[in-house]
This record gives sequence, C-alpha cells and structure tokens, in this order.
Amino acid sequence: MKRTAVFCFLLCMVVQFFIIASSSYCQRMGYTKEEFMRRRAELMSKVDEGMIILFGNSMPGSSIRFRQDNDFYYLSGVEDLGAVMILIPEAQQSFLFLPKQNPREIMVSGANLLEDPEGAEKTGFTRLYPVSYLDEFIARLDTRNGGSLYVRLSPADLVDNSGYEVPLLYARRYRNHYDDQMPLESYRVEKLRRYYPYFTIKDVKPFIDRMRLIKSEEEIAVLRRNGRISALGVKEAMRVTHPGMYEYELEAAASHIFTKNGARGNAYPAIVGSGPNTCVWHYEANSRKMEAGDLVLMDFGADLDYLCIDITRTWPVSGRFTPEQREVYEIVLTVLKACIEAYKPGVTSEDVQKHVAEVMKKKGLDPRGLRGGIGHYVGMSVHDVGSRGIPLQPGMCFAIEPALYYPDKNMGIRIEDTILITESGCEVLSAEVPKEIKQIERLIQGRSSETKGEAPSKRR
Ligand SMILES: [Mn+2]
Repeated sequence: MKRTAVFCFLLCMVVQFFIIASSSYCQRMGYTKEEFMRRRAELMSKVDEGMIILFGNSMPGSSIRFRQDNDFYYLSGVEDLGAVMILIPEAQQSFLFLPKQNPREIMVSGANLLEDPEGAEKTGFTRLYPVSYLDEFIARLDTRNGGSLYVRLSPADLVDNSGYEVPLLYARRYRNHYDDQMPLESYRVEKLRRYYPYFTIKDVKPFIDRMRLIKSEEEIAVLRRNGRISALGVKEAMRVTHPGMYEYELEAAASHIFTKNGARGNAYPAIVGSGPNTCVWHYEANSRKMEAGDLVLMDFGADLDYLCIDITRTWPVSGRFTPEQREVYEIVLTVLKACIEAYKPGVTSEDVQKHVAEVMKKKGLDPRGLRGGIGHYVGMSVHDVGSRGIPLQPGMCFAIEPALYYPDKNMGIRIEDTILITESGCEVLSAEVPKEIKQIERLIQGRSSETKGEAPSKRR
C-alpha cells in the first residue's frame, strides 16, 4: 500500500515536470521572444504616458482549439487562459498577470506560466504576478503615471470577423431583447471606470492597429509559409473533385493539408458552394452533392501562427468550363490580375480602381455587376485592422476578391488571392494554387482518370 503511494507520488512529480516543461508560451510558433518584446517596447514608446491594460481571452474553446485575443497575443505570445497585461511606458516595463491554478486545473489542462520559475525569462516580461494582485498593482501605480489608463475601447477583432463586423453581430443579437447582454469587452471597461473614476480612460487600439498593419520580417515569413500551405490545400481540393462528391469532401481534402503542415486551424469556416450555392457569398453548410456541369466555389484558408490567408477559386466539377462559364471566368481573372499589377507602394485603392477600369475598357469588358472588393486587409484577422484609402506601404497584406454572380444561371465566380506589398510591387502569397483555365482543367482532368474512392454517404 505504502509502496503504491510512493510510486503515485513519484509519477505525479514526473507528470508535473513534463507539464511545466510544456508551458504554453510560443509553442510551435514562428516567432521569437524578442519579437514580442520589440512590439511591447514600440507600443510603449508610441503611447508614452500612463498605463496600458489589456485582457486576454478567459474561456477555453469548446470544440475548437483555444485562440488568444489577437491584440493580446500580438503583444505577448502568451496563450494562457485569463491573462492580463499591464505596460508602463514611462518605465518601459511590462507585467503579466495569470490566475493561480489549483492542482486539478494543472492536472487537466497543464500548468500556466505562473507555475514556471522561468516564466519571466521565457516571455521577456519584467515580472509575472497572480491575477489576484492586479487591482492592488493598479492602485499602487495610479498616482505616479499621469492618470491615463489606456484600454481597448474600439471593438476587438476575431480570427474570422473584423473590428467593424463584430459590432454588427452584436447589433443583430440585440434585436431580441432577451439576448441583449453587454459584451465582456464593454463590461471590463465599465468596471474599470467604476473602480477607478480618477483615471482618464483612453483607447489603446488605434496604436496597436497601426503596428499590426505593417507586417514584420517574422510575420512575413509566417505569411509566406501559410500562403503555400493554404494554396496546397485548395489545390488538393481542386485535384480530387469529381461529380458525385459532396461539397464537404473538398473541405476535408483541404483541411487535411492545412493540419498536416502545422496550421493551428482555419482562418474562417470553409465556404464550398456548388451550383446554386456558388452565389451565396458566405455559404458554409457544404452539404450538397456536386453534379457534372456545376461550378464549385471554394473560399478557404489556414490560420498559421495567428496569421490568416484568404483564398478563393472557382472550378468546374467535371473538369471543363462551359463556354459561358469560361467567358465570365476570364472577366473576373482579368480584374484580379489588373489589381495585382496595380498594387505597389504609394498607390491608394482609388488608383487601383482606376487601373482596373482602364484595363476593362481596353479589353471591351463590361464592369457592371462586378462584386467583391479590390482589397481588404489580411493579418491576425482574415478581415484585418487598417483604415482604407491610405497609400500602400511595404509590409501591408491584402486579399483581392473580384466576383460575378448570376443566381438565375446558378453561376457565381470569385477568384481571390492574398498578396503582400513589397518594395517594388506585390508578392502573391497564394500563387501556388492555379487560377488559369488551362492549369485548372489539366489538374482536375489528370485526376478524373484515376480510380475513385468509395461512394460517400450524405452528411446529417
Ligand atoms: Mn476575402
């Protein structure tokens, strides 16, 4: 009996060691500690007064992997639950607050950085504290730091919804007054105002957004890698397409490639619409059986190390475009190529639009009915932060997604690439997935001669 107890104790110690050794900082991520330290230092030098407080996500994901709040991750690289960060610009010091976990929490989910004696060293924070000390910490500092408290007043962005979309989702929820509960974000600000009425509350978000707009060397390396992974995924879906398959099978084919190559998940739910579904911009049921003669539109990209890629391709299920599909496809492709040509440092979206109009006029193409943007920012959120109309700069990242929809013909065609502004022009990050008609037809027809798999069953 005693021997069993000793054994159990030793086993626990071994388990503990491995848990601590696998603390969730920078796990398999493409960033160095110095990158996060540099970002914090830059933010502090821009804000230059008072105190900055940021909250991390505090609940684990249910069916999806936990994903930290974008701004919080951007400045910390920390993926622990319930984290809070305080930055003191005047002293150039940064503090991380984490919940003190009980042994059961540690046993079930692993230890957070607070349990790690090298937590501060690993993250570059000045010090780590238990979150129960947060208010006393604020109270001790309030008079010495100018009385400004920088919090996030602008809406947070999520991986698949931008800061301008999230308030719309709330507004729609408020239509039913039983659902009109205040967002956690607003509740936190409200509480800070009530607890510390002597602080001047200011918005830190514009400072962070300006930084996130221009991608760093480390971010560019991640984006390039994700561009390749996401392109390979969509290409694989294209390759395996044949009549009789269900839309969700194409999602599976692409997801397999994403996961296999280390992506933490999708940048957004896969859109795989065939036939009439090609005309639903954000169709995501992916449950229809594809038939010969249909087009299928796939809009899908991976989330790698907290950076997204946004790709759309449209292709014929049977491997050959009809003359009518071909004609529409060529128009959309021309617009996409004209945008890519025009994207370079110094130009504005208005200039890009003008260039597209000129190209279409020269080719005698009808611009009426053209949908989809000539560009939205891409980054930690697939519809990323950044104001419109400003001149392009190296390090900015966009998705270009022209489209034409004809619901009466069950024909929607959208082609989308994610691009990075370079010193001289732009780099197409998603270039590895074909978009020329010939390449697409060759890829699908090459596959159609192979043996088909088992007949799939309908998804419930
Ligand atoms: Mn897009």
